[in-house]
Amino acid sequence: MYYLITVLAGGTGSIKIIRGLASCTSDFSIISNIGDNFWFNELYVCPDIDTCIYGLAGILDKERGWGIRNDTFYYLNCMKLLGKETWFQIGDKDLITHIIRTKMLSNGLSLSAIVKWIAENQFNIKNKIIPVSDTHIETRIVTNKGDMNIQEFWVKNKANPKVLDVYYKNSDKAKCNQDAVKIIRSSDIIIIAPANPISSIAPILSLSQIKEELIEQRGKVIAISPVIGNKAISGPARKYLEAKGIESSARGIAKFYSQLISKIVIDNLDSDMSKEIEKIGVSSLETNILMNNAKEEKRLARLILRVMNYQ
Ligand code: FO1
Repeated sequence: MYYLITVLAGGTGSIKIIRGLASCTSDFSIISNIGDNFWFNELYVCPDIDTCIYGLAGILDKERGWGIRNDTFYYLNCMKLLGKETWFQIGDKDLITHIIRTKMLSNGLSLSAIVKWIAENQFNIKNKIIPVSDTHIETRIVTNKGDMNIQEFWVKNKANPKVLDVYYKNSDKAKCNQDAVKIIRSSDIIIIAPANPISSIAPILSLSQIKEELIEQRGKVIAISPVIGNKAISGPARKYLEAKGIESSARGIAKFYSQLISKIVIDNLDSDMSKEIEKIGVSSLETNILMNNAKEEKRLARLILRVMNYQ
């Protein structure tokens, strides 16, 4: 039987389950967050999209969770000599992706056409990677030190300022990618990766057509909690969740997604929350959700496919 599988993904937190899936089946698509895209030294950088591409190509720097393994930094050092900003570390191999993308954008191509070209031609990736929109949407963090884009908050300011709010600039005007809508509609299994709900998944959901389509397909949607206890597995999820008034726990995540998921995978350590999660109409599955190596990535991916009746 042929199953269509789609993953809603951010970057660092998502790539582990994507790699796990890739070890089970080559046949799945990714709808990618674009809220962390930004302009840096005249280059258009798309960190979450690139993390998916490099992860699937097997060249991602796994330690950092972004960029290309064993990259060099001659370009960055030159930028420093020129007095340009260097707080965002672009490696030399990674730079090629940004140059190609920026050049193609200036030639008038859409982001989705560019991502397709880069994935297929530069990295020989067969999976569809669909940016949720071709319009620039920016995740903005409102802090006690001002309103800044997510990279300025996370990388430049090392996530130190107090987070007051998070919003998705331009998402009310942006048109969502119709391929993303179609693929959600025709998928048999839709997986929300264990990504930061506010900075990786909510920018995707900020496009109302995508959210409405997921609500329609709720029975086919499963999320993986990105939180164990009250701590995010990676990144500053807790700061963003608190600013949005969402409890930083598997229960809080289940509530946040409850309109659009029918199932959630939570950690064994959070098993005491499963009854409450069931009460909000979401069935919970408990297991070890940390994916520390390829074996654990594959195990979790297989478990999800089994729960979703994939054959
Ligand atoms: N994260 C950092 O913490 N420091 C960096 O200098 C940095 C550079 C970088 C370059 C390319 C890329 O694709 C990602 C990069 N990231 C860096 C990761 C990125 O800031 C975030 O982890 C994602 O945007 C979160 O989704």
